[in-house]
Amino acid sequence: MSVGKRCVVAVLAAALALVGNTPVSAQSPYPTPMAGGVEDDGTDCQVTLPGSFPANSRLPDPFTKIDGQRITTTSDWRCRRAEIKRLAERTIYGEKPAKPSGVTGTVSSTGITVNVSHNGRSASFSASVQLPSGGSGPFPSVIVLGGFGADTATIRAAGAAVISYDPLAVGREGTPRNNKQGAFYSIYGNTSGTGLLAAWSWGASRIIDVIEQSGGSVLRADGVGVTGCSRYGKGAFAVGAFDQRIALTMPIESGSAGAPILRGVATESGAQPLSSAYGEQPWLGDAFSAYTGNPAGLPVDMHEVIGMIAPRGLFIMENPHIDWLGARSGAVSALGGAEIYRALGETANISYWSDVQDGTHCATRSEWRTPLQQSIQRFLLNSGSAPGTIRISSRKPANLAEWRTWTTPNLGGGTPTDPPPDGDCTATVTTNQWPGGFVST
Ligand code: MCU
Repeated sequence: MSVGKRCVVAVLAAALALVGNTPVSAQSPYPTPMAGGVEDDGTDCQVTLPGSFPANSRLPDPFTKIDGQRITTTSDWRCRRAEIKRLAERTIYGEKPAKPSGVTGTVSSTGITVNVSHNGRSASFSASVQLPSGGSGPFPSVIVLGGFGADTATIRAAGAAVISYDPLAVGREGTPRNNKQGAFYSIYGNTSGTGLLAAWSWGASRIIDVIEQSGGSVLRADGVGVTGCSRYGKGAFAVGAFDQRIALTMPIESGSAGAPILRGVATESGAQPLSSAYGEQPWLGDAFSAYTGNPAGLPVDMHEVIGMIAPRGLFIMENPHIDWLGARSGAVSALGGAEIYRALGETANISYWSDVQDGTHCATRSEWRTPLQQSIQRFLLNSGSAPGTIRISSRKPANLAEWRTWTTPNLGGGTPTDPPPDGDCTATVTTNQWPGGFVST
């Protein structure tokens, strides 16, 4: 595609001209990227959900509040995020309850135990820990959902511990929606309308509670990332969205109900249909049944769930070789979500990479090794530079312009004069936006 090539050349030339040999971190105004906030930031925001939502076949405007007003400053984002969270819970995931009254547990160099009690019910689960290959603690860590697809050797070599978390202990697969099982449902009841992804996310939050309470002797609570592949990529995405303590979110090949826009997978050729994602497992909340045939009725879409993660570290990895995984809708979601990062002035904190050779689902990929390492070092160890790159495979190109009618506001932290990276390669991309390049070949 000649347009794409022009884009690559323009972007790389701009990057070389502006970056030179200066590390991006040395010249950028980004604040320290490490999280360490509170799980449910924004509970003080007044959110009143309407009884019905207007139909919209395009992506909802992340910057327009439920009352119809557009936000105008970066500080407005906090309560707009709270609205998006509530909308996403109501229509997509089901509710993720706040921290239960009793959470206790232990952290050692080999494992974490979690005991939860709430309203007279209790449940326990555990996770194993592998410390990084070198260095001295307390260490940052990456919660790895499920047992496959994450490059744990690279994570540990980069300096983070691996917490192997089996989400199925918290929300089992293979159960009917009216008899859900696992630690979450032992506490909240097996007819809870909350889907497995939100339940898994609740479980990861309880692991972080225990790390916080352990006083930081082995693991640090302000340097926790999350990853997982496929269904566990859907889970990793939800974990990062629903807990502001997560400093780095890295979903891999997450497909429908993961990072890709729901409106997109509904029409993308070969992508897992919404009814299939809803029916295969109770991943999504029960309330999503109203939208499997009507994604235009959703008041929110996954680009805004990306916005729930903004401006924290995010590295979305996708596989464009398997149609079922909806990588085109994943790229649209990343571009739409990147507009939120852009409005907040933190564009370098989101990366997307679908330009990979090996088509095997959940393979360990050499292309992702360096950006993975850079992400861990930047967001969990506060050193070096984020990859800050968007690399969209020509197999699954995306054009955000086809999906939105809204524009990106200047909230005071961004670079409003730069045209948005719509994926149509007409954008002029500066180092301030994509220090690692914007490549759509
Ligand atoms: C991409 O994640 C899922 C997909 O949604 C399912 O349809 C398929 O059965 O399994 C994928 C997966 O988790 O593979 C390991």
